[in-house]
Amino acid sequence: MNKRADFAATGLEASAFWMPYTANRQFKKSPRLLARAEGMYYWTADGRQVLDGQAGLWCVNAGHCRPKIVAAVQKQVAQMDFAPTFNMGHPIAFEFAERLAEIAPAGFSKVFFTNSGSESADTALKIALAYHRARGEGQRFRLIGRERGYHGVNFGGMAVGGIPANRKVFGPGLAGVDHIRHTHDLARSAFSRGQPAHGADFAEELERLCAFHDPSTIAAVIVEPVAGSAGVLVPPQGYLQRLREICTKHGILLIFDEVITGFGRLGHPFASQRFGVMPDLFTVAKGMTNGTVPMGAVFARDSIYDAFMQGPEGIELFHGYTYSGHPLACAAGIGTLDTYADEGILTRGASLEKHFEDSIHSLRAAPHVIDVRNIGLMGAVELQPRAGAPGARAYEAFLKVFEAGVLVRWTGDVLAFSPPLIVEPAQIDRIFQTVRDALKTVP
Ligand code: PXG
Ligand code: PLP
Repeated sequence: MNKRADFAATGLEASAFWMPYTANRQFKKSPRLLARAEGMYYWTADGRQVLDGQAGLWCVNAGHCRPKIVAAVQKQVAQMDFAPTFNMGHPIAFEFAERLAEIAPAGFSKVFFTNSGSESADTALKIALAYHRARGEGQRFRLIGRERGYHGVNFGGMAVGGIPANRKVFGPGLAGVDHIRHTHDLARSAFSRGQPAHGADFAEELERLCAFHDPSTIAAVIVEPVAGSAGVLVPPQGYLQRLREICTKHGILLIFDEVITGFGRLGHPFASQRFGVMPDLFTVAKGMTNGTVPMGAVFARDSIYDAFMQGPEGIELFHGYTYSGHPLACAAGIGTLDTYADEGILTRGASLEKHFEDSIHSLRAAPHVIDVRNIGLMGAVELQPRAGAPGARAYEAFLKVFEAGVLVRWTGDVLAFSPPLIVEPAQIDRIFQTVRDALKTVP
């Protein structure tokens, strides 16, 4: 019997799969295997139904295995599996870019295709540097990120990101990078509903860095409108507006990383629309194809694209991926946008937000809970860390919640929630009721 057929009998401890962002030894001793998905649910390899409280990994916004997306991918794979986009083109890539520009905020009519959020982050940073250079401001080389920011795993995104574990293991990554502080402020803002009232002042840190470095050396500032990976940190009221003002004043590009917030998570197609603050570039991935085929993109303001088109004829942006505009991903993306449009998914979160908010805040009185935060259909519950064992309590809660048939995201001492945007109110309540029950049994 080959190894593959045999793994049910032998377990996964000798498996060849080096799993990402996972405690491999721990997982392979007691694996949790998902084998099938439909709508709001997964089914485990042993046939248990699991309610998906995290949209796969913040990406399956329309729910699983939606017919239009499945059909579009099946058709495309049989018609043309792959075609290059370097010096060649295929209609479906142009069509998908057009469709994306239609739902983007006004003025963002250009789309650069990547294959992930990580590639989108690095692409946006490179566009920012090249843009300034194209305009004769090549001295702008600095990139500013934010503590607790997550912009993926590649060197650029990691460097502007503010995840201590990444910086500890892989070093600073890029020269010329600095960070403003994060906006997490339990003392002033614990249990805020939606945007915290306090904390716009955190944006003044950017003025401090401008004064310190000389603003004419700064190319771009990159932030997630709502920090996702770091445990759903909602921007304080007025904070993003203030970042925008400071960037505009100093000629610095503002990049929003909308890999999680894009495609309806906040009840609007994009977070910029929800907050009424427009960046200069923004990145997406995940919900762009409903998670079906990997893909990401950078949206650019017309003025940025135009700046590249002023120079001599030739390759204007020396950048691209083999799989930029991959036909299968474009097909999945078009099927996704059709599904989003048919069902109003890009704005559905707005009508469910109040229910979601009330439901998650009912955990305020549950054991160990030190904060509850929410916006749109994303939320988090932060637990008091167990003395000497950071993260253990939330991990145990995550396991119990999974055993009870609900999948939620565990990260540090935080449980995070981002159900598919087709979720029904009763399913929202079930997610938080299951968490409440689990917390009662976790020491
Ligand atoms: N930017 C942001 C804001 C993200 O949330 C990336 C970039 C990187 O995307 P890719 O597609 O390269 O993974 C992300 C990804 C979590 C979690 O547990 C979050 C992400 C990925 C995996 C887990 O919160 N975000
Ligand atoms: N490494 C080598 C040797 C390559 O030839 C290429 C692309 O041609 C890459 C890396 C980059 O791969 P991708 O375009 O899939 O990011």
